[in-house]
Amino acid sequence: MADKRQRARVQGAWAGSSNTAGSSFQVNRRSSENVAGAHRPPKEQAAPDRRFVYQNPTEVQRKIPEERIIDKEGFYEISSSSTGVSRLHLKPAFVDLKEADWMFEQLHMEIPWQQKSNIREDRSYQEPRLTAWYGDLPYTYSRSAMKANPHWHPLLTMLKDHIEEVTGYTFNSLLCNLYRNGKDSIDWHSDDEPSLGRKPVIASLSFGETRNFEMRKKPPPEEKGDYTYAERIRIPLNHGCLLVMEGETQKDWQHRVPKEYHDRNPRINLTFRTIYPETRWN
Ligand SMILES: O=C(O)CCC(=O)C(=O)O
Repeated sequence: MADKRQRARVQGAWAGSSNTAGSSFQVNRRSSENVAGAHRPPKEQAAPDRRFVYQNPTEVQRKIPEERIIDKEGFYEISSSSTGVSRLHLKPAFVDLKEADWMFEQLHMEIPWQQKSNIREDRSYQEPRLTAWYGDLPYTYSRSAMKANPHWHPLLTMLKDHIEEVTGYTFNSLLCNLYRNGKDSIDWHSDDEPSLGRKPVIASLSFGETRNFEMRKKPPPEEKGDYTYAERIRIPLNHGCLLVMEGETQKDWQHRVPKEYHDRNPRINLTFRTIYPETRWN
């Protein structure tokens, strides 16, 4: 009981004014010297009167931009930089759906599809889709070349002529892609090889299964290659639709067709381009 009273007196002293606190400090110090025989700082002191004031963070909170979905016919200026505008032209049902059905079947059966071996970080890997190349010049991407092949399939020539008529652009080459199922894909890249010239125009015609064509804007140098806050676009490319990428799109944006984790039927994609002899730009 006496012990309890003693403790209450000490606690009361700590809770009191600064004078009382001072005297408690004296008591405390003496006792600690007695026990340890050395000078030690006091264990506790009267807490200064602290107020916590909310301050707005000085760093601006950055938001990850919402993905933009483009699925309607039209021209879209997706960005503008000091060198010019990046522009898309989407034409769903560019090929009538019934026509697109037999075209898909014919292309699936008659194009000499092959699996390409690419090189990344000095390692060879099989591209997860099948491809075929048409054009008078070879085409190199991912450090592996596709041989020149001037023997165009008549259906491909007909489609090229029709696209040239509608878009006003001309093309001399074609990369055909076959995505056999949802596991086939193409990773982030730009079609910016020197052989494609300074502002490549790519006309991309799709048949078969709808797959997402995703785009992300290249970050400014201060982001050091981090795409966290990059603007993003998704374009579901469906049977018979045409997408034209123009202007600075290949300089300022990347694109990909990601894997899908559900069953997907085959999809064929034809990307018409213009290839120049390499020396013209080097
Ligand atoms: O399949 C597609 O829609 C895009 C193909 C592509 O990006 C490419 O072959 O460079």
